[in-house]
Amino acid sequence: MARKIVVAAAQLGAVHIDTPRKAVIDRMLVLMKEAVSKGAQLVVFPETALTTFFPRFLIDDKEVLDSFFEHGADLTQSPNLKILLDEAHRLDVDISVGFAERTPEGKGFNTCIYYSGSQSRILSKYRKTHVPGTFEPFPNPDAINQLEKRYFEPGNLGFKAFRVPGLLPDALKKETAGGPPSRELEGKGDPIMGMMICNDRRWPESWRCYGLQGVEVVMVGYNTPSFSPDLVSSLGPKNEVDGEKEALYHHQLVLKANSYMNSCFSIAAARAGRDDGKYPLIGGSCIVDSEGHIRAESKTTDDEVVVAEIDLEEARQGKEKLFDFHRHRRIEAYGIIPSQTGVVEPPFLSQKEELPN
Ligand code: CDV
Repeated sequence: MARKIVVAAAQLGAVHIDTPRKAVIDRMLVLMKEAVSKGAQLVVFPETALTTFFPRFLIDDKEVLDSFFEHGADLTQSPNLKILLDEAHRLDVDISVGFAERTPEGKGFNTCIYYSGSQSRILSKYRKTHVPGTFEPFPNPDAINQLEKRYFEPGNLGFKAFRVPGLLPDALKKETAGGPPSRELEGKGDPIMGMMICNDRRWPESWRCYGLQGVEVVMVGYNTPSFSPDLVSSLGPKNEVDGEKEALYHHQLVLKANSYMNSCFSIAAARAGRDDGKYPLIGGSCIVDSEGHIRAESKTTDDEVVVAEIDLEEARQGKEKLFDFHRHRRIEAYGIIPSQTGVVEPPFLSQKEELPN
């Protein structure tokens, strides 16, 4: 039986460091309305959507730095978020939105939430796990910094998949299923979703954690530089035009490969364009299917809505055949993954081993 939903990635074009918060939120409201007018039931916004990607700047003044964060234990009451959440409720649409979070204890996280418009509540919160970049700025004054390690702690919520009510009318519920989820009933309940933020998408561990919970849709907001040799690789392109192509290539590579290997759809929303005149960011917002094909993608680096209807039933093919985890995973061979962080190379060979006998 088809399990179709209409989803959207809301790409934001350039946002400068002095762009007023209200101006960005107004743009997001326009994108949300456009997505809904095209039938979207879910709209995914980028990482730190409400501000410029401020970790590129060294900001020492605590008050200035704090102005880039949303505060409070109840994020639905954050004045900036509240405007978006209220509108999502009014339009009866779900949204996922990224922002910098300052907890009541003063900790900083790179966070996103999933808000159900119909239920008028936050269903899930995720904090970026793989925090890239550096604590100190690069010595090279022309380098593009990414001071995320200065401003954010690694997320402490893990990769927790969640079910989303209200999107599929015929979803099996606890009361109608007659028992807990079982193999026979996999893929019959409300959609299973997961969120990750930007750099997380490059780590297969992020995806597998969701894959093992039967995820059907992964949402990713991102700010990815077009050209940033100090941060990414000085082996690659030597200019911005080639850099953008390479960055888009890697972006698509990880979305396609991981969507395929975990038999799930993914929705990726960029902040794109040239922030503050000197920070080019890739576009490439897209919706990828569970066979690793792009279903819809942005054509610009401006504000743009990308919409696609996806049938979650299609993801059953991978989940039940080539990537049927129940039958084919070999956990006895994977022990190194949860027990070791960095690389440990095998011992050096001795010269004797290379001599012919
Ligand atoms: N915002 C990010 O996490 N950006 C990273 C950069 C460091 C490459 C990314 O993975 O796109």
